[in-house]
Amino acid sequence: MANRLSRRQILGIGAGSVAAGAAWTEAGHSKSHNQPPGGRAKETGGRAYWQESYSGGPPNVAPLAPGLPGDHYKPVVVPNGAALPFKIVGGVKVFHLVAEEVDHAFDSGLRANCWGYNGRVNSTVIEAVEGERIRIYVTNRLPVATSVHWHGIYLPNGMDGVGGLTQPYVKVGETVKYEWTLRQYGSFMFHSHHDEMTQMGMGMIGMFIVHPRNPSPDYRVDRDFSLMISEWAVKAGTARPNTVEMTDFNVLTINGKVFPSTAPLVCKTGDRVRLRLGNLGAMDHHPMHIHGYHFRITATDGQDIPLSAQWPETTVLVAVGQTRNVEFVADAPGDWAFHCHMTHHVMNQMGHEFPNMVGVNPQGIDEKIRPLLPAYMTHGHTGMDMGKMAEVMPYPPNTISMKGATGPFGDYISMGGLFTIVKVRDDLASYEGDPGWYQQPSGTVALKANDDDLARDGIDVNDGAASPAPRSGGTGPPAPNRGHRH
Ligand SMILES: [Cu+2]
Repeated sequence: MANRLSRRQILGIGAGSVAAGAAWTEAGHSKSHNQPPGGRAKETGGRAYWQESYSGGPPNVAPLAPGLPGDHYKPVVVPNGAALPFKIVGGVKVFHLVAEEVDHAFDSGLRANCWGYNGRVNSTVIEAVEGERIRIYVTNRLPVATSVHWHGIYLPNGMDGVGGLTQPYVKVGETVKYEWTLRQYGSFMFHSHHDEMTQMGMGMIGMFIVHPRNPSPDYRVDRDFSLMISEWAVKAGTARPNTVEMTDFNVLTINGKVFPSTAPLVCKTGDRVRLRLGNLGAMDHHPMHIHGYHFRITATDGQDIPLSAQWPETTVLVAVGQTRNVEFVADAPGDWAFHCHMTHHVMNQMGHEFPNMVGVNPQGIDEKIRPLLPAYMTHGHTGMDMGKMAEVMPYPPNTISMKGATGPFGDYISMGGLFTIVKVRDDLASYEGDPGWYQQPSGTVALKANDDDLARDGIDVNDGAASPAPRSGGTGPPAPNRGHRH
């Protein structure tokens, strides 16, 4: 709760939005990042701490002047997407969100008729500043009613966007106005809250980033990425996501894209990097894993974690309905994988009715079946080398390869879906675009061992094949200690 005003502070701010910036600071807010202002019950712990309101306090706080990019915040980077434009009218920041059908490309090979906001699916971001007043018009160009919920954000009940509960539906063709003053900062989300299963499953979700009014040095990062995770069921050859699917999701996306169409996260060596991860998929939590680094989990659902309590991890679980901020210093140049660690989530469209053919020699089977089906080829017997298979077998229309793309060594990067690459470079003229593949310094790539190395180190590549591992209970040497302690 460090990042919002206490009731006492709100009373202290008083009226007069012009001078409110100074009042905000006087109220101790500028010191609040990662440490509550002095005198808070929270610091003493115990009963008073638990009795403090978690509602953000009274909603009628005097707004501050609108925050501007460059002056008040460094904009987030939205790979494959963009922040929603705004204008300032009478001291209020005004946005216009349009719910509409979108012809969306998950990848060059796979398009679907989705629903989204302002021509994008999962990748329109609302970006604002703590203390400012915002007005968001929502125009409904869908063939059905909708509403928008502002997930994790303190606001008056009637602005909460639950269709039928806190407001009437936004009917077809209507424009509805949401307006309130932001009393917190952090990584939040927005999504349809009418017929959620259908509308969120069709793509009506986005990140809602609120920057602190007076960021501490701790808050500032060089690269601040906004990444929305979701999952889809798109049967091969179809053009509509199946929103009633409960288990069999076959398109897993970051900001609406699958690898290799996920734009890389480009960083300069030494940059401090924040990844804001949100998950508004239907059913699955995603353990997001980074290579080459540890990161710290610095915020959960918009609430900062004090430095002393931040977990170091290489994998952060982002459950459905949650946001997680992680931060790291990109001090190791390279092309580093960042992906969901559920192996089915780094595969694209699959049929899940395959028998397990791994290790089977298909020669006899193929010869018998080919007279009936000339193009038949048993697959799966060497795993799922789908890159090569794509060259041999035709895919149904409007499908993508189960896996990624050819990498810098000519081999296939055998992952798709919830996968992207953190590209860290010493020399970077611009953050725009893809800097290409990393050129590893010579001698730093795992390559085929040469004979001199093998001879020097006494590695006999034929050794081992003839000496099976000892088995417990046999007459051979005792089984190795497996680490049990008694
Ligand atoms: Cu996952």
